[in-house]
Amino acid sequence: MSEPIPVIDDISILYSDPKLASARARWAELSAEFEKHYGRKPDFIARSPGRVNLIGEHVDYSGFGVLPMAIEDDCLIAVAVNESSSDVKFANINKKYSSLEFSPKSSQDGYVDINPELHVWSNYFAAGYRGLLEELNIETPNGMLCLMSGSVPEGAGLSSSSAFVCCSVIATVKAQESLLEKSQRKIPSAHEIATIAIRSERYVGALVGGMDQAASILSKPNAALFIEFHPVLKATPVYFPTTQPAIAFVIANTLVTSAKAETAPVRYNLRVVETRGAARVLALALGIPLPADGKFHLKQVLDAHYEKVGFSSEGKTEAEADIEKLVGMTEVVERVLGTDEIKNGVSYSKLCELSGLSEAEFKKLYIQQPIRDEIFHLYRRAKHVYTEERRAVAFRDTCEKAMRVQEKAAGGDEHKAVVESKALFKRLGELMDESQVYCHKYFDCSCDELEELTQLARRAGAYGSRLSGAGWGGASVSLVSEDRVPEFISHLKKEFYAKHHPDLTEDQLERAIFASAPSSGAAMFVGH
Ligand code: A2G
Repeated sequence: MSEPIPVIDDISILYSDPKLASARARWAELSAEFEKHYGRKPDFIARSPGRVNLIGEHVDYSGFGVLPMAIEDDCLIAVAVNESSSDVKFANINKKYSSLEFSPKSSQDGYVDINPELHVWSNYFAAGYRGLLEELNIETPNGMLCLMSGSVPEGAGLSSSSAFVCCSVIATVKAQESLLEKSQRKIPSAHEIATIAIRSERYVGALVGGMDQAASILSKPNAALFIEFHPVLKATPVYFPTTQPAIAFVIANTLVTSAKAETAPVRYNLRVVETRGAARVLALALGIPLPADGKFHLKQVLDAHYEKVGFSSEGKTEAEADIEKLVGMTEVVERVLGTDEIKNGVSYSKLCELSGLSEAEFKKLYIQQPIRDEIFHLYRRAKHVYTEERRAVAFRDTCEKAMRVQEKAAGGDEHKAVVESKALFKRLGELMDESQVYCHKYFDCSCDELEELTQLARRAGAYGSRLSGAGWGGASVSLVSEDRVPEFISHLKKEFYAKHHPDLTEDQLERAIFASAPSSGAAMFVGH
């Protein structure tokens, strides 16, 4: 929990062999451009990757565990520190993005002004910068000259924005290190930085869960992460068998851009309000006392309910106990929210009435960010969340079983191990497929292109396929037998991309569909 961000002097540990040469070229270009731009060498380069979520969608802001892995595409920020002035200059190697210059002293809050209504690129840097300085209470920060290079595709559901915010927080911490040391304050750990990054992204105007930031910062090489948020942030590596038959994850971008900042009021922020509303109505029905600030999510309802009724986990594994509780909660959802009055959605005034609050009180407690809708779906959202968490827990448990099969196979009956492994991979695929159905039918976060891509993936032999990230566009992720990856990718290129995007260049296609190894998380490069 107290590990720092790893400091590296060789980037080869961050990328797989096929990606390493182009990554080296990109890092070298960033250093060279930095020197051209600022007339000096950077002191360090911060790195934070994007992520793909394997399962556990739209459950993090309800307090539940998710299972993403970091990808190799990442955000890099090269920085030179100036201890004699607090001024900041921030630019992107890609000239399409405007640059940012500010002096903390002349901003309204002493850090940096952010207008969340203006969806400008540099807001993400400003959010990370401000979040860190505010958290550490740094009044006269060291100045920073920064240049960024990003390779996570935007709007693809691979979390380019969080990679950017996380990288900005990490770059800012490192730049302030001399100040922290002078005042004998401790340098925040990777865990603390992840928590700060989660808070920081909220300055950009959308409500956020914590999955993307935690995955970007805390991932370990060759592992996915099971990330829990309640009661505290906890990240546990989840491994996949590496001996034959091995599996791979293929990411395929629909190329439908899912711009979270602009669509949040009718999509993401609305889902946060719906799930919070569902938690409140369930708590009232179950006689669970609510805290005065109303901050109570579906995981807390589950915990409080089972504490109240008494739950014995004796003789059960942790996964079995969790699954039993989640199944139980799905039954409660049917009983309390599956009624004629609520099942097909309720108006705002009905939502407030069910919550035992006036419209003004509800707004004050639950609507901190703009939302727009007339119908609130408590039943369908809560049903998705509890079943999705059951799938995430089962997925993790199945991966652990597959690892045990691999361990036992060494020197044992190999044929038996292959059969058992394939059955477990099939189970992982089924869980992913079921997740897609629920995202589509109960959480309404899929779209036609995601439906088409995931169906094509299954037809092309994937064990399972689902959307990844917030949805409403962006990428799908498919679980594929490793030896079938090339054939799988060509099938999707022919059946999806050639039909819908015939003009893509080979290079664009390579970036739209690719297999990704689980990459390592954030790092700080200090070599030259
Ligand atoms: O949708 C987005 O990626 C969210 N990230 C993430 O927290 C999670 O809720 C996901 C759906 O599972 C941000 O808001 C940065």
